[in-house]
Amino acid sequence: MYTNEPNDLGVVFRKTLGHYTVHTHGRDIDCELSSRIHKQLIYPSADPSSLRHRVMSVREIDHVDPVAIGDQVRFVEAGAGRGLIVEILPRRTRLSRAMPVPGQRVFEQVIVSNADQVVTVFAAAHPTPKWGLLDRYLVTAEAAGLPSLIVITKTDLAAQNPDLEADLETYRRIGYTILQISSVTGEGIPELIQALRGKTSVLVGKSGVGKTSLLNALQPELGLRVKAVGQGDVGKGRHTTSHLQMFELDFGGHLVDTPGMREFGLWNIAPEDLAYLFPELSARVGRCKFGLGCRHDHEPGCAIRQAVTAGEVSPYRYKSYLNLRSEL
Ligand SMILES: Nc1nc2c(ncn2[C@@H]2O[C@H](COP(=O)(O)OP(=O)(O)OP(=O)(O)O)[C@@H](O)[C@H]2O)c(=O)[nH]1
Ligand SMILES: [Mg+2]
Ligand SMILES: [Zn+2]
Repeated sequence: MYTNEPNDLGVVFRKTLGHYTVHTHGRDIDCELSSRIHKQLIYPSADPSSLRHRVMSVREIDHVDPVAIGDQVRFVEAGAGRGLIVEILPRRTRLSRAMPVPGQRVFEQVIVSNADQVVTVFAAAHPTPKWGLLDRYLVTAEAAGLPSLIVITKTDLAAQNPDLEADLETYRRIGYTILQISSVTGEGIPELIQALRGKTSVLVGKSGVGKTSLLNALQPELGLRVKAVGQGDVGKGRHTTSHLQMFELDFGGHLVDTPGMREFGLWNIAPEDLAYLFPELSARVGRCKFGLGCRHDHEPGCAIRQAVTAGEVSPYRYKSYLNLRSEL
């Protein structure tokens, strides 16, 4: 019945159960999903080999949504700001995590599609950074083929974390870009604007690190809700941001705010590929005594362990590698 209508293109900015906010030409359209897409449950992807046509059981369907934030969709307008999504265009990139469902299996959750870069957010203090989580984000971004930017927030509290500079130096040496920002004093905001301009970026980081505060600092008129000072322990209480949402930046580009994610399981990474996703390890893969068969654990003549001993690779990053590998 809609086929005679010209279809419009838009981008999914936000979603709540069964409803998708599709942004098009500066307007938001409240869309539902055509039953055809629901039935087919095809995951469009830039990689044609990963197209899945398999019919899932009803129980499984509860845990997957064929539409992700960032998807380019074709929709038909039904008037009064409402519409129906009829097609999801192939994804250029996708940032995914593993979502285990007890008693079932592990599902892929596409956090954001078509992003250009991942912005990993950690606070200088409150909460104290846990770098193992950063390594998890960096590996996920590398696996998705996306560059990462490390943003340290709350630099006005940096005096409370005497280890910060030495810790960051590890990542600087690997080649990651680090920006230090305070949403309170405005330090680092011009550099952040420079790094975000014209790109679609995704903020990832645990609850309370100040992701939404960054958005407010960049674009005060958004007036987004952030955790009130003194509202329980930062990072322990309820998440302040409850939904993934994409925002258009006045200076050009898009930024996706995410709720702090407690679990961030690696999705679809083969154990033997993990070392390639650590830039400082990848060049050493294949130089071990056991060649490509080396797991870089207790094997004799391991080039990667030798590099750790020689001080060329950070022992923390190596430990992260072993931790993540044990999960795969
Ligand atoms: N001192 C200081 N406090 C900050 C800064 N940025 C954010 N905060 C405070 O940190 C708390 C958490 O900030 P949010 O922006 O809500 O954190 P979030 O990462 O969006 O958290 P979730 O939405 O729960 O994932 C709030 O009380 C902010 O006022 C900063 O640069 N300096
Ligand atoms: Mg938030
Ligand atoms: Zn090895």
